[in-house]
Amino acid sequence: MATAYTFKYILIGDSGVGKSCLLLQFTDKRFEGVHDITIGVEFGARIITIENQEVKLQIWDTAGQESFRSITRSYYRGAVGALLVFDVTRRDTFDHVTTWLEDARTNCNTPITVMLVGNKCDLENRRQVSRDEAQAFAASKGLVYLETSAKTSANVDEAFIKTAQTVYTRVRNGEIDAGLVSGKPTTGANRQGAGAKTAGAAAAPGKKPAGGCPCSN
Ligand SMILES: Nc1nc2c(ncn2[C@@H]2O[C@H](COP(=O)(O)OP(=O)(O)O)[C@@H](O)[C@H]2O)c(=O)[nH]1
Ligand SMILES: [Mg+2]
Repeated sequence: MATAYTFKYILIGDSGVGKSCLLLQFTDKRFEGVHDITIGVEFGARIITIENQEVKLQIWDTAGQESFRSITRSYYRGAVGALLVFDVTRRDTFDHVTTWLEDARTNCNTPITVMLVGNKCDLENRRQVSRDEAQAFAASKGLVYLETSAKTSANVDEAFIKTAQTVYTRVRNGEIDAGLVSGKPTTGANRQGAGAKTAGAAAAPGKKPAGGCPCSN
C-alpha cells in the first residue's frame, strides 16, 4: 500500500512538559526517564492507517529552542497538526498555553488542527491543573483535550491519531490543500519564495502578516 498522505505535525509547549518523551513513546513505544533525549531527536515518523489509507505522520520536535521562545517560522511552515502540550503538575505550563496557541495561529496560515494535551497524568498526586479546568479551557478555544502519560503510554497513540483523523477529514473536504500533504517536495516556482506568484494563493482565512506568510509556499 502506497502512502496516501504525509502530515507534518509539530510539538509545542513549554520546556520540560514531555514533548520529546511523547514523540519517543509514539514512534518507538518506549520511555526514557533520563533527560538529554531532546538533543538529537528533532523529528520522528510513524505510518498509521486511516480509512484504509496509509498516512505518514512526520512529527517535528523542538531541539530545546522553546526554552528561549525562539522557535522559527520554518518550524510552523506547512504544519497541519499540532500537539500543544502542558504538564498537569505545573500550572505555569498551562498558563502559557494561550501564548503558544497564538504563536501557532499567527505563524502559519494553513488551517492547523491543534490538540491540547495535558501530559504526566500518571502523577495524579502532584496535579495542579484539574481535568475539568483544562477541558473547559479547551472547549472555549475550540480544541479537543486529552490527558496523556508518556511514561505509561496512556492516550499517547490516541492524541496523535485523533488529530490525524481530523486533519484527514479536512483534507477530504478540501479545507486543506491536498498538495500540502502529498509528501512531495514543493515545485521550483513555489520554492522561490517571496516573489513567487503562487505565494498566498491557497491561503486559508486567518491572520496573514504583511508581505505574505511563508507558510503558504
Ligand atoms: N512521570 C512522568 N514524567 C514524564 C512524562 N513525560 C515526560 N516526563 C519527564 O519529564 C521530563 C521532561 O521531558 P521531555 O520529554 O524532555 O520534555 P520536553 O522538554 O517538553 O521535550 C523528563 O525528565 C521526563 O522523564 C510523563 O508522562 N510522566
Ligand atoms: Mg524536548
